[in-house]
Amino acid sequence: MLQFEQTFMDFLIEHQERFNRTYHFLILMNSILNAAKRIQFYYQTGALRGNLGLAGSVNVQGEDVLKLDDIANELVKHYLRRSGRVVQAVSEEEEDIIPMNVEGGRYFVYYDPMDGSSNVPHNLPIGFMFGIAKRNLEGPEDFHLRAGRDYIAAGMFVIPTGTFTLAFREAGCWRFHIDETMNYVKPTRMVLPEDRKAWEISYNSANREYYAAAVQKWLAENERKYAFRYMGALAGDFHRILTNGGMFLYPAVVNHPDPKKNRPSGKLRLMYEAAVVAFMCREAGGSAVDENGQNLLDIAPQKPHQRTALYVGSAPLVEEMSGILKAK
Ligand code: FDP
Repeated sequence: MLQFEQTFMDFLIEHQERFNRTYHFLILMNSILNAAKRIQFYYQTGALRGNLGLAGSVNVQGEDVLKLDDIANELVKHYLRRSGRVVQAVSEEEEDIIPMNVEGGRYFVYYDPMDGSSNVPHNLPIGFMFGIAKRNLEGPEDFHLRAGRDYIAAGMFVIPTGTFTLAFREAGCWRFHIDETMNYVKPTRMVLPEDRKAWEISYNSANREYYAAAVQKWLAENERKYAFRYMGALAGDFHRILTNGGMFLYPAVVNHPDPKKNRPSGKLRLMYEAAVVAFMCREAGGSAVDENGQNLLDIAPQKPHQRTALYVGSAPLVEEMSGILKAK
């Protein structure tokens, strides 16, 4: 028997009709999908094309930019601009805010076209992550950078695995899988499991001695209750947490013997990494906090590439951690 799975676009059209929404978001998502499919293609064939090397330039965060990072960034920019729906964008790869259709655009898009770059030379999972906010349609737009709470949608493609997860504000978190025709199909609603048996803890254990004492203590007392998994790419690690439950954490580094290596503000970027997974997690029934135990979705960004610590996952674990962080 042939099986005809619902495609992402069919799903989205129905979703927009059910909620009586405009077609603008469809056009925006179509452009994001176009970019993602091409990133997927280049990633899968990158080794053959010699694209896995370093590009020789340095990005805003001072890391080496891989050739594929450049390609992915150009692809996303091209399709976002072509959609005509984007006011301005923030990309992990570019220092400045990228103006697009400033007068006529409707959305702000904050994205990281290739997150988890240490996996690139190995062809292991990376993420294309994005958050979307809407311009002020009621009055003058002041172009301020939006907090996660104001996103209308956020999602991530895990590449080359071929999964796509998208969360809508107050309308759930959904996962799709790429098929042989490069369509994302088979919508599955993601709800974090309550059963702790499957829960996992995910963090870079090489840093554990450098975390705040209260965080180290919690890990020592609790982590053996759960399986430990760490892939080194947020999209991949969070993908697992969203399915199995548990907690992903990238705490602030405050006790490094070489103080220059401390990261009191955390490592992950707020707008296109932490807030994206926090938004998806909320829509799946979970939560996320920063190093002060505050709801991550409430942080108002002061600058596009702001960093934050991140604790995200099943609500009972994140809430327990939040209490510990508030008390430290
Ligand atoms: P990367 O530096 O390899 O690009 O913020 C980027 C990120 O990867 C995340 O995807 C990942 O979760 C984290 O950093 C990995 O950092 P560590 O190498 O310190 O574990």
